Amino acid sequence: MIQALRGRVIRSQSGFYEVETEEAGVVTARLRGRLKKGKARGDLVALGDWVQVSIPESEEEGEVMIEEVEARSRALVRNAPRPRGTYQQVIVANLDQALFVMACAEPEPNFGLLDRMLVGAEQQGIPAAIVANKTDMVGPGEPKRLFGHYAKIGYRVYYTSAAKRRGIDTLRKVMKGKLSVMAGPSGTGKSSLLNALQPDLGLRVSAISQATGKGKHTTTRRQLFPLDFGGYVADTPGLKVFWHADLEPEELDGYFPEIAPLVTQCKFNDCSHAEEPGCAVLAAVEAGDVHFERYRSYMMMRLKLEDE
Ligand SMILES: Nc1nc2c(ncn2[C@@H]2O[C@H](COP(=O)(O)OP(=O)(O)O)[C@@H](O)[C@H]2O)c(=O)[nH]1
Ligand SMILES: [Mg+2]
Ligand SMILES: [Zn+2]
Repeated sequence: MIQALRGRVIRSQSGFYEVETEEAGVVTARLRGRLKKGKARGDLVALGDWVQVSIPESEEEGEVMIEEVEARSRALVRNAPRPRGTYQQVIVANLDQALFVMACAEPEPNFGLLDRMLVGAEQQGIPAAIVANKTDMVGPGEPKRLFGHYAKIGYRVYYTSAAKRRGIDTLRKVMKGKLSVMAGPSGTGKSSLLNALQPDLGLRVSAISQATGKGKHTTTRRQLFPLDFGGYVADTPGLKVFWHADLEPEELDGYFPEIAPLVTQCKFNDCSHAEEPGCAVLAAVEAGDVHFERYRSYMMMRLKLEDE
């Protein structure tokens, strides 16, 4: 007798996948050979994928196999150039959200980097939120002064202090029942926040990503960490996965929610929003409707893309 079950891939290593099923708990499976047929342009199965597994009753009946991989709602991918064309490495499939962690101080917020990550998330269709941590290190009005404008353009902003346990319950609600990744510069408090959510979680998440991040290991082990209040967090990806270079300069507008609706109002339809007369974007910056820091990020990214 062979049992067919649906489950989610929560760990992968060297061709073995751990699949969490409701009925049989976590099973270790391999990918059915026929799924590998044809030219692979990307990972066939990845962390976060929903799959169908077949579970034989006895060993003589064979191994536990992944028979089908369900279509992904979205995926965080890294485009790896290969001789036969770009290969899409899937970091996490069916990701519900990316939480970008910045500190209010020590280190100072890096808005250029934050905006690049937000663009990457927009480009990949991944809902993004901002976690402004270390609120205890600045004066009372300061966190909102630093990050408040992101809320105005539609991003969720959560103010936290891992040290003082502020905003942790809210973060728990935000992550409950969801598959999330946390990303941000080192020192901003990602591990501390995860530890505040659940003892030792930060330690475990970073331990794995450090082992796989170096590239000296031939086998990479990646995993989703279950949250005891429901949901998962994936190990911390490098910041670069949120920045996709395969972007045309003219496309960039579309990934800035507050700039996108303005560009049709520019006098010239090939307006670069740098200095042209009748530019609706520049007018909005002058009127304070588009935050200057965001405009600067936009121009920096645009110039870089035009260079490529
Ligand atoms: N004052 C203060 N320090 C914090 C806070 N969160 C983290 N830290 C400290 O900042 C440093 C970096 O934190 P860590 O969690 O390792 O950052 P990560 O590199 O993003 O994982 C550590 O010394 C933490 O104790 C916070 O909310 N307030
Ligand atoms: Mg860390
Ligand atoms: Zn313009």
